[in-house]
Amino acid sequence: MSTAATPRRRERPPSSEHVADRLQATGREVRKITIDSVPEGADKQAVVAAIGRGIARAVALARAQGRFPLVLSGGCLAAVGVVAGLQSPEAGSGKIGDPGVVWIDAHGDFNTPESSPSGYWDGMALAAVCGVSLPELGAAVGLHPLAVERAIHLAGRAFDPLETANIRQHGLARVAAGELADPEVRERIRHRAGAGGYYLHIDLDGLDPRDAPAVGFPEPGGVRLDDLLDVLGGLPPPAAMTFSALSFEHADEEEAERTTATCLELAEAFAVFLDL
Ligand SMILES: [Mn+2]
Repeated sequence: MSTAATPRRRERPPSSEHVADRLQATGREVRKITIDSVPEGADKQAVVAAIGRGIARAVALARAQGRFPLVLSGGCLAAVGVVAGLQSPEAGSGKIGDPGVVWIDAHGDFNTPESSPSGYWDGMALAAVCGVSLPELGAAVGLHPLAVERAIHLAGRAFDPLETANIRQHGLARVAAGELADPEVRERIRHRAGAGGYYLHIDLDGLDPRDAPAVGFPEPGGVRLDDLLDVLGGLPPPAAMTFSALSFEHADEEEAERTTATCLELAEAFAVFLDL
């Protein structure tokens, strides 16, 4: 059973909804919740906070009902809402106050407004989850910032210079794609995932573009799907999972299909546990 929450982006084709539909077509019971954007004209923080609260509510509701929250998002900032949802009293017995975070991403997502060359908020998403960036947004969404020690970042290979300084300063644990086969590294990841419940954030650009080409900013040299499935196979099922950075806008049909197939395989890896 799973619940798919899809933040809606008007300017993009509904690639996230396509993934949810395909998941449904596998015969699983899928309940789709679409998070609608607020009207234009509101300021950026108000819009992003409203979407974040919508995601948090949907995640909390799914947890309260014993369902699996799978969030399909165009951008990584959805993570703020997902973690807030896990922490929400509305999650009932599914509440996790202090989740671990396993974050797979080509980019660090550890920028602040001061360190980011682009000012792109999604590139601050993990830092925001840890209260290092955009604290007002986190507060508006109901997030209790996590200690950086709760998180581990996998498959990063495109960091901004000042972002790297942030990562060092705050001691964010990082594992490069090429290190993932190392048994000691696997043990470190298992430790972060912990026994108390964790959030699995998969930015599809963390994977190698050969397995997930339909992303906004493809970066060569990522983790291959089979290797990632192998790593995830050693972990307990997460409390919530996000697929982000899906972008079918510039992808041809074959690339879109390959990326969708990757999402389905990753979802199925844990859906197997959920059916037990
Ligand atoms: Mn990202």
